[in-house]
Amino acid sequence: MKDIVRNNAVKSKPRVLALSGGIGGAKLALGLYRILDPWDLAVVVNTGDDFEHFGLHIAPDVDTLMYTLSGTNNTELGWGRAGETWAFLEQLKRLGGETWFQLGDGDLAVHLQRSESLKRGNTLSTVTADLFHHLEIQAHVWPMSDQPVRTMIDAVDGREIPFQNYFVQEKCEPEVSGFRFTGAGDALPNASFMELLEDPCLNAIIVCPSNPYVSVDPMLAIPGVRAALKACHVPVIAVSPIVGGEAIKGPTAKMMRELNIPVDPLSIARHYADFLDGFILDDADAHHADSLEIPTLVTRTVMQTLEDRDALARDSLSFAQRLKADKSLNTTSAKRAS
Ligand code: FO1
Repeated sequence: MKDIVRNNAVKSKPRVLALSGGIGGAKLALGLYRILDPWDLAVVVNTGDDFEHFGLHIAPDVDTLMYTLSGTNNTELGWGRAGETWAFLEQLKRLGGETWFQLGDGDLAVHLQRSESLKRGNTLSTVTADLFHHLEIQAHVWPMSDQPVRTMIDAVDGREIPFQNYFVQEKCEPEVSGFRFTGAGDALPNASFMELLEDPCLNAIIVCPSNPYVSVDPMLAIPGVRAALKACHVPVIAVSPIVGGEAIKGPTAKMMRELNIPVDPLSIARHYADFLDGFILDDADAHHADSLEIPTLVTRTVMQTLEDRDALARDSLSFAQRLKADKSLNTTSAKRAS
């Protein structure tokens, strides 16, 4: 990935903030990373998918973003590293070990390094910054919290299933009745994230096309986050992860059907209604645009190629730019009126 290798730039304050889960979110984050100057992008990542496996701390969404931004991601699987080898997993299988969660050899090094550093007393934010630094990524990437928040799936059969068991082991098959984010109530949001929301350097906030229920909601469940997004001085826009009645990838649409939520972009916009200033939906859903009460942008949101990622990133930023002028005017007149 020659084109995203940059010269060593001086670390600066970010201007654009993205909220991201794993695969879908990382695609748009990569577009933003490629078109922005080094260090202009900050990404807050879901850690509700994190879990302990073989005594190691696995952070799937953080790692998907790390591999994506460093150009080392496995594009076929959507997770893990390109050109991965599987000697550890094969040997584990021979020994009768648990292999439902596939850990590649190089990927394993990341989990070992993270776990070791956490054991030495470092925070997840510090460990993450360190890993991204070693992979020469020039973006601020912050786990949503340094405290454990764990997404639990409430299944119709009465079970409470930890996220990775639901997603990987049970292949998203159990019918869902709801979600819980254990630990969220006691967690603190990442401090840099919260500071940035008040920083005049910030121009835009983009909620990536991630699963609202299990990738973005864990962040919003942390006390103070939702209110801070609502109060923020810059436009908050979201990109719909639903296109033409289906999710591009993952169980979002299946979950919506099971929860009796209409599978369309309107449901997504409504889900974020209290803090959203603008919404981006795909050309295929143009007919929904007039039903929304906030400004919309209809464009191609399906990101198959690198050019698609860049184009959606550009569209998102120019849409936010337009909204920013309006939001500044409204804020100024509201201040004058009070
Ligand atoms: N997803 C799978 O579907 N199967 C796996 O075996 C698997 C292993 C894995 C290992 C490390 C890692 O960082 C991610 C991994 N994922 C795997 C992806 C991950 O569990 C999900 O994509 C996310 O949690 C959903 O965003």
